[in-house]
Amino acid sequence: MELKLIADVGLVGLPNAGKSTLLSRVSRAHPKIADYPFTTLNPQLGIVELSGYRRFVMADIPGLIEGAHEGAGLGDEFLRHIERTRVIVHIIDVHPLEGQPKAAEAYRVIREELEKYSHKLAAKQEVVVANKIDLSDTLEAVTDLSEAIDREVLAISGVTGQGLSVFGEKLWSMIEEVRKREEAKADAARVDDPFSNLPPRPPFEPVIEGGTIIVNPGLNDDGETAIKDDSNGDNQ
Ligand SMILES: Nc1nc2c(ncn2[C@@H]2O[C@H](COP(=O)(O)OP(=O)(O)O)[C@@H](O)[C@H]2O)c(=O)[nH]1
Ligand SMILES: [Mg+2]
Repeated sequence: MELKLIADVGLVGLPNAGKSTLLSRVSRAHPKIADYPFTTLNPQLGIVELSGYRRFVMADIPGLIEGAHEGAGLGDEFLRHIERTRVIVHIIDVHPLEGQPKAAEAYRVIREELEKYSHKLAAKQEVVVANKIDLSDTLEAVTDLSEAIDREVLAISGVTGQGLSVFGEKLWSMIEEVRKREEAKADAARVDDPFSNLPPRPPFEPVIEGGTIIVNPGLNDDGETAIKDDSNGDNQ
């Protein structure tokens, strides 16, 4: 089943980065959480509520791994879901277990997947988030990641909740920015259409009047008055 306009925010990251944990922390969604990959098989949605009745929809997009654009793992199907989100949150475990990719490497693997899959996807607004900062007394791993990828990185812990209010506000302002851009684009499209201010045309409804079929009782496509087709009127 296709999921339409999935969410304002899509969480991407390698398996185990902490996507499901984060979603369950900031919303009432209850995705499966475990310390092995592929615990979540379907995109999970949650509503995030901020102060002042501000809310947005966050989706956990699971299973994005190396080779996903070619259909490896579960990624291919899920990449399509990310296409419909306004903002991408790229979540990275800055204290990966032995044998798992280091933070900067994890970032590159996912970025490469996004880029190979579609330029449109790769061009989306992205927030880079360093997760699991509770596992160290210092933010050294976060600084290292930020320097290695030359990007601003938000530090959070989905377990303790550190950094989550800054994270929420950041997402809100980015979503608002994208929404405004979408509205401006829709407005521009309306201005370009010279007929945009005309009332909607009546639905096409052939009317039969004494053997004459009035094909369209409104305007025809050239803006002229109704065409009368009386080819059936020969029996009158
Ligand atoms: N210490 C710590 N562990 C975390 C944090 N977030 C997730 N985990 C653990 O990392 C593992 C993978 O988390 P999960 O949310 O399932 O990752 P996902 O595969 O990206 O959805 C689980 O064992 C979580 O308990 C965090 O902020 N701090
Ligand atoms: Mg998960």
